[in-house]
Amino acid sequence: MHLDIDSHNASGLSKHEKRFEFLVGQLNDAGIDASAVVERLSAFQVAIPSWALGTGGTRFARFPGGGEPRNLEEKIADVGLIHALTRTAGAISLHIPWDIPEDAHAIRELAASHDLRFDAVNSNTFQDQSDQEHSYKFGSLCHMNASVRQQAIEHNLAVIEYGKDLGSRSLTVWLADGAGFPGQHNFRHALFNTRDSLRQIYAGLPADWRLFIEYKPYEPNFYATVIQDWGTSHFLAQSCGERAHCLVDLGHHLPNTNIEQIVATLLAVGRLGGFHFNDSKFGDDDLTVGSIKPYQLFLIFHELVWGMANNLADNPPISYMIDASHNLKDPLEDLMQSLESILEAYARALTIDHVALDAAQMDNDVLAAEAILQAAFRTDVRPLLRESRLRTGGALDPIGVYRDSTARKQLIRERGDKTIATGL
Ligand code: PSV
Ligand code: MN
Repeated sequence: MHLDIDSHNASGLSKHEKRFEFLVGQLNDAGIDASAVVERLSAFQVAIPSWALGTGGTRFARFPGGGEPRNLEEKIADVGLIHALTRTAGAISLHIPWDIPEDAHAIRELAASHDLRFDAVNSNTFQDQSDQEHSYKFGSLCHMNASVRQQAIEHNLAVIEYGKDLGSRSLTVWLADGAGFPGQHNFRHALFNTRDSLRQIYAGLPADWRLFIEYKPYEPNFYATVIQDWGTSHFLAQSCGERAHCLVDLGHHLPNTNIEQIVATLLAVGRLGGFHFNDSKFGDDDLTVGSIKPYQLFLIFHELVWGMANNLADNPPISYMIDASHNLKDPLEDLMQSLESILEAYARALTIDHVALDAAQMDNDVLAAEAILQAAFRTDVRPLLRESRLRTGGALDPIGVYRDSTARKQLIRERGDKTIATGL
């Protein structure tokens, strides 16, 4: 696909330069090196899940937009397109069995040709596959029946094998396991079965791999979820070993949960493994990142930036991924909008004056401390993002280039109007 990045950038350059220069001066006055921030932004990469490239849907309907990728190769091409425009989406995360790489070598080469690597592989024991012996209707790793647990363990081990061939270095486990109604299962048995199953999966992890344990308070079970919160995820990670970590999906919290505090705590104890970005109004709404609570996202990044810089417990690098669903917008545009919000929150967090913040905290000057955060939040940091893209060969305005190149039309012409990508 031809994307006219260069001519687009040339036409927007002088406007960008003026805005960037102004911001550099503003940050300079505050003692912040804009160039260093731009470098950090350029190094920041967010994985795109293979299941988020098509139109999502609700329980009620799905309205496909056309030109959706029909196979893994086309999904890689879509992520490659996003990466070419943004230079921020340098990784792809696969969900097995939605996306089984038939020829791992070829798939790996194709991804590399787009400058993409494979991030965490994800197992799926929340749906039954036509060829499986036991059903997961009443759970998988938590199941009361050892044969069901064994089948789910073996699936996870098989997912690791796929990941190994692709150069992946982590496995993410999210379980739908839980109880729909009081009395359905014994909490302790369900928890300990899950722990023992995870230990067996962990035992099959290559030495340079990590296990990410994702939590979620409810859905699809509405009475109880076995791994309901970060505390449970942390207990399980600790039960497995050093290379097991908690995964924070922003949509997997009850309303008003202080997610930034969870992030701070997990970083302090060295157990923050990965992030699934999205936004929500009510529950696990899987909306575009930053569309509803941009201030919360900024506060999360503040904890990430500070926590990583003051890495007490030697927390390993964090895996970042977007886990959103696109019901109304073009999935590729939606993903680029999410990337912009993520980078914006990160850039703002990088402009916080930590010396002044420390002093205000030591003085118990509540107003000053809060004002320091708000000053960073209120700064329009978008010129930093544009500069980062310019320096790394991306587009000043990724969505503008995408639209002007009539990329979606080209995809529809190539793939058809009625294609449906695998996923939920
Ligand atoms: C579950 O809601 C989740 O967030 C998990 O990460 C799954 O793997 C993903 O969504 C895909 O549906
Ligand atoms: Mn998730």
